[in-house]
Amino acid sequence: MNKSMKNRHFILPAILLVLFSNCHRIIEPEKTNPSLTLWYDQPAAEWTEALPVGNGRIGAMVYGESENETIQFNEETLWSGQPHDYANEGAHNYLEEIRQLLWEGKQHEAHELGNQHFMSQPFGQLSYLPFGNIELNFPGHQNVTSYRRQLDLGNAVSSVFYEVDGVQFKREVFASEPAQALIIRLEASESKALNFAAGLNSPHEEYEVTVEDNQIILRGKANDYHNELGRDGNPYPKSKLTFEARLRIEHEGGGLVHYDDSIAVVNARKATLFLVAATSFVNYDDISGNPKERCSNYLANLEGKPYQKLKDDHISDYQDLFNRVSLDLGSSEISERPTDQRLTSFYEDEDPSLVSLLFQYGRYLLISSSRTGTQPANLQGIWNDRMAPPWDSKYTININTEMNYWPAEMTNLSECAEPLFSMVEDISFTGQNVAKEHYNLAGWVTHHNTDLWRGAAPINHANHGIWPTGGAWLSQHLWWHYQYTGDKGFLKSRAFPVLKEASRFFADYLVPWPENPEWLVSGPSNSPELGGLVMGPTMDHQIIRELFTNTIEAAEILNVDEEFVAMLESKREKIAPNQIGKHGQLQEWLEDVDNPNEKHRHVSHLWGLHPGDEIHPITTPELAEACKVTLSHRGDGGTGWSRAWKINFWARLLDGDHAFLLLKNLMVPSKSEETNYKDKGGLYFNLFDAHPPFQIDGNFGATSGIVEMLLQSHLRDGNGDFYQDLLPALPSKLPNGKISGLKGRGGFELDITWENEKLLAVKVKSLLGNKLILRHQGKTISRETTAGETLLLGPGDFS
Ligand code: FUC
Repeated sequence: MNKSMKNRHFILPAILLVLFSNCHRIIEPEKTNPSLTLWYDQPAAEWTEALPVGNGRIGAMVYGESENETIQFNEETLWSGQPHDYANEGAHNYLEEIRQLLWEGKQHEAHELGNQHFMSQPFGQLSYLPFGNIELNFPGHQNVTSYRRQLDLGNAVSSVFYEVDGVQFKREVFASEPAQALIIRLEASESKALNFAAGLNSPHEEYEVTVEDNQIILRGKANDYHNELGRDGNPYPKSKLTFEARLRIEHEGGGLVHYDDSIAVVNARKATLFLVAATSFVNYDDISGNPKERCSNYLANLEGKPYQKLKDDHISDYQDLFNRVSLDLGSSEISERPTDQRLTSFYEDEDPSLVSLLFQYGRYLLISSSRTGTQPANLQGIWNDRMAPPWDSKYTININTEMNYWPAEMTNLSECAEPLFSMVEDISFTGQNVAKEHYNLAGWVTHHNTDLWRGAAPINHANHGIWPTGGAWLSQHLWWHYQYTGDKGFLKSRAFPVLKEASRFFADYLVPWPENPEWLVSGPSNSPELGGLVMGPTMDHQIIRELFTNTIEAAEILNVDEEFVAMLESKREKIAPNQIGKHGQLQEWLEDVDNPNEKHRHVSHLWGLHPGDEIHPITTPELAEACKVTLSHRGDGGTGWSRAWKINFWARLLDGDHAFLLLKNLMVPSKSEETNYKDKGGLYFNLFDAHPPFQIDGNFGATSGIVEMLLQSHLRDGNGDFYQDLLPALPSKLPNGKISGLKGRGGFELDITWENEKLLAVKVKSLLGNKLILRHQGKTISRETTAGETLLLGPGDFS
């Protein structure tokens, strides 16, 4: 074959390819990693099947309907109500009487008095609200083939692919943090084939939609809270927040047709939609923001930036956080199946790659719902489509909010915990007035719920609302941040003031137990949310003991407040200790009255085992045994978050197989109509945790539980150096794997590899130059390190 012949052979197919691709460009789903992809071969039939995207502030749920697509969206500051101080003036006048009634065993009377005089004003808090919906109508797209919708956790882009009459269509949706916008890209494989109408609407009563140039504008005011009056008959504060969203439409080819409240794109090949949204919220005490101006600024920032650049910026921003940790547990052909099928068969096949998907989904959801400068993830993260969502989609602090943040530091997402720290700082102010009015004490206190307005007073009912250790528990997270990062500036200016003022409150709040005045006890309080109002629930004592310990250590590191430290030390000694009861269980209360048949979802008195650190099989074997007894009484079921907490408990008890059983019990399909939550936890097909109903905490608790199986770093030696316990609770069902980028307390980043259930290698990067102590199956390695040093070690290095 001579040269020109060869060229001819080459040129003809090339011309055909160009011609062909011009009229029929092939749009293929990109090849994605099954451990990082949720995908389905049909659209979402309901909200809990839609796929979530979020940039910390704006969240959206993508249904993936071909003909009538709905993208339901939220902005995290759209709540009912207005700035409000919930403290009940003079409530402290009834404190002693409530205590007295409880000492006398008159619990019912204590509840009555509490409900009458000791509760928040009004008797409840306000609600997180949905914002609106983007409606996209694609005429003629009823009967589609080759359908696939997916969420790629590798790049935080959700997409939909399908074919109609030989033309392929693709949608991409992502919520960009750098662009502060939700961005939707629509593409057809043929020119002029993209035709659709776009509109906005909102579930609020007061709103209007208008069209200006290529923008659809939604403006409105938040609905009032769905109940007019609190339980005490006092009205809820009226809603004052205003909001605006704008959808800007750009198209390639074709044109726009404008209607009063919608825009149609005709005969285009591609279009890009930008949704920006804002409210008038500035902070819990200020709602003077201008949503219109905010939206204009957001849009102005996007001006002139091509789609590919916005997408690249989004992916690099996201991957900066997400790519820090990878988990490979192996995969098989099962892993390639659609996610709903994988979830349905998981109880049988135990496909490890679904475990890694769920693990990374927790990290994805945290990055998507909690970024520097945003609100913390609430009970539903930032995703809510209901005007009266379950538990108001607010913050429940007697487990749920904290669970949301368990994975933050350990999975290398420290920055994502920042919104929680800011919220705690806010409440350390609003909680001062509650400390004063309800307890006549200095310092700050908060009870079992809070909202956008940083409510700190007890709500719902005295029998579980009066629980003063919410702030003390939240403070643990600021202390952890210091333990993981060694950031002394943070310790001094942010963590310590919070810890110290919380400790100040509890130092004066504790009272001697009349039956044994040597012991100081908490109360009136409850063991969430079981057994009603009591004096001296075990959980409170564990939390307060740890609060004092953390405050003391922080003061010592900062070299301040010697007298205060001495006072806390002497009080700490006297706090009622953990007790083992007649069934061998850890006692939930001062008295040995636990019911071994109780299956309640909360296992509050095991707080000292997890997330606390005062109970562990290595340090306190008898108490750890008692925790096992308690857990065996409570059983292996419960709500989604309850199962997730039990994964963490069993991992801390060093029983990987039992931890895996709980993980399995969480990874069962749940249906949205199942609202009898007593023993029904599971996952929806979009892998959202089912309380039921949807509650995001179980997703985060599952992620932290998987970490607790592979690495625990909360125990210390006599010098205060942390043990990095490797594979402390490795389940036999996860025999092979590699995790990299996990964080350990003391400033270490660890990659751990195992095979046939045996540790193969560990790579440790020392970030702060602290002493490294690795421990594995009772053997340790100790090394002095320098900051930045990387060590590579194998099982043979342990002695
Ligand atoms: C607590 C829990 C419930 C639910 C609610 C949001 O009240 O007991 O199970 O998680 O918070």
